[in-house]
Amino acid sequence: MKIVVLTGAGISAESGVPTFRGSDGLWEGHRVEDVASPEGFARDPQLVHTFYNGRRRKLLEVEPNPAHRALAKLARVRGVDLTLVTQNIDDLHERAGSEEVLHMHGELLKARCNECGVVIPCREDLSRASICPACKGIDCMRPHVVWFGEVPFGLDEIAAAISSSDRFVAIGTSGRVYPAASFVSWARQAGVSTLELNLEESAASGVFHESRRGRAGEIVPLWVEEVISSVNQRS
Ligand code: BJW
Repeated sequence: MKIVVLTGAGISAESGVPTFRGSDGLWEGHRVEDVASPEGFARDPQLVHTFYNGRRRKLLEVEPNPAHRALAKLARVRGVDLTLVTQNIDDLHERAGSEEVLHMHGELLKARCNECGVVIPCREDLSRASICPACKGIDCMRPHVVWFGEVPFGLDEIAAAISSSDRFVAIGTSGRVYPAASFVSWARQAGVSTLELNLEESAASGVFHESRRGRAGEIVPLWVEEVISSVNQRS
């Protein structure tokens, strides 16, 4: 069975990583356009560095939860071909044991040089004084993440995986950010069965064949067990 899973901030919420869209419209006290756009970075690079430095430090203190672990288990099930796509920039899927994760919005534990394009591991704070280890430029390093107006990573691979899959499952995502919010429509156009797992109704709930409500840490392991028994019954 070919399954494409798309995860969003909701899957990491129970690990203590805040989701994005708070009721106040702010993101950890900031306007999204100030901290997650190339224009915001050009206007005030140090504000953006400080914002991501804080999130990077917090990420190093949290742990994966049962939802991350259940997806890692699913990838190892014989008869399941899983493509795991995440919008999250944390590394909790990897730490739970998932070996292949497509980070369409980049990775917080990587940095990129705006001058030469090199991508490097990054567990330390970045600042305007950071030096590119490849081209030795100064004031050119940025978080390796996809901001508004930038093109997400791996879209061709994702589109191919969705169109050839049997099932598309979105977990803990608000369905408000494109192109990820369109994946369910791409799946439906390809005749793929679609399922949403979310704490609350999302902007895209109406497009899915089925929506289940609950905390990811509870409903994802249940769904994974369901898939395992259905695969076992077939074999
Ligand atoms: C739980 C739970 C629990 C909570 N259990 N569930 C007008 C119309 C259409 C599109 C556009 C438009 N104007 C501009 C655009 C495009 C723009 C866009 O979508 N804007 C919208 C705001 C309208 N998109 C872009 O610019 C993208 N690029 C692009 O379009 O390029 C053009 C192009 C595309 C394709 C081909 C060629 C060209 C880039 C988008 C980049 C998004 N970047 C961010 C920041 C990444 C770095 C970082 O993290 O700092 O990505 S923004 C932020 O939102 C982050 C997330 O990955 C993303 C999605 O958020 P997510 O995961 O859905 O989180 P939340 O908080 O919104 O929702 C949490 C959900 O969890 C909720 O539903 C809860 O109920 C649930 N939940 N606890 C289960 N315990």
